[in-house]
Amino acid sequence: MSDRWIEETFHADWRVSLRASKVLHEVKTEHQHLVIFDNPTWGKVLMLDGVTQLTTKDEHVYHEMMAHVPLMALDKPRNVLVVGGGDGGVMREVLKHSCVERAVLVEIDREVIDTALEYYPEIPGGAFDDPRSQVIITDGLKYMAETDQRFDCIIVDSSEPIGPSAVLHTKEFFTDCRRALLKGGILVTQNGLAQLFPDHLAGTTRVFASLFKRAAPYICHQPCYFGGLFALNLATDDKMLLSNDAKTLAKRARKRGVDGLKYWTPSVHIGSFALPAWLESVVEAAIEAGRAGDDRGYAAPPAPKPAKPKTGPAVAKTSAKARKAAPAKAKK
Ligand code: SPD
Repeated sequence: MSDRWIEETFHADWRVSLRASKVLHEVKTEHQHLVIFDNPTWGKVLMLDGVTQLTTKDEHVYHEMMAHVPLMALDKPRNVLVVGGGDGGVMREVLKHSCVERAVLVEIDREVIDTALEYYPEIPGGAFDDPRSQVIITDGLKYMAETDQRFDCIIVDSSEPIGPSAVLHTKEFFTDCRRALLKGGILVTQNGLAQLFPDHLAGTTRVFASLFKRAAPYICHQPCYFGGLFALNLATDDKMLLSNDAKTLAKRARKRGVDGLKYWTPSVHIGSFALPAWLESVVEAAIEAGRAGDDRGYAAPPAPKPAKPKTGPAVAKTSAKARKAAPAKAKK
């Protein structure tokens, strides 16, 4: 058993370390520090810039809730955009919906895709080979500013509002997302640990409430996001999309061939919008402020320096291995 412990360095006042029984890959990509390692309890773990992004033990929670809550809320989503999410987990869930005709993934860091395919191919599954999928390697902010494509659903599977992902939590970016939505479409973003970072949730909610008729944060619990309830946030101009009953949601799942899920159910879907009192207050105040014109997004405090490994192999300066690996399919 290796003695190397890899620390999450995102939180200013507390840190969580995971044992790396084996470091599978570690590299400073063009955009971020990326490490993939085995942990006897969590399975394979991906950390980017010192923040746990997924473990094979519990990734289904986040990926199912990011994909199925917006998609099941829509009557017949055909065109879906995923911004970020290079590990392929959200794409895997999106493509379970037989009504989806096209799923575009825009990822800034090709190495996240290449290393997913090499080290944990079970997470993307066949998503990148699905004829409905398209991968575009570019900056999500730039893509959203320039695209003339329109989508029924946009899912922002970013990392935290630090480093390359910070721009994916701004009003500028969400405004461009709104422009790229078809009428009555849905925008969903990850919104961090609700109890520890209520300002993050409040900032996004203010922006959503200033841009859309409905801002609706919802919650899930993914244990590897250490710190309690994890918030996702949904915005739409069609207020009715959130009043589907369990029967309708179950019927949609059956009709689209979505089965074998481990977290999402019609009841979990509906219940995920029920917020504890303290969180409801944060959200209500943010919605009121957003409606009144306070559209301040979240400004993260200066990021701590990325973790330096205490032991173990030095971080490679370049990632020759990933570049040699078969490149991710990038269709135009
Ligand atoms: N606190 C970590 C939040 C990470 C959100 N993105 C996860 C990427 C998994 N597809």
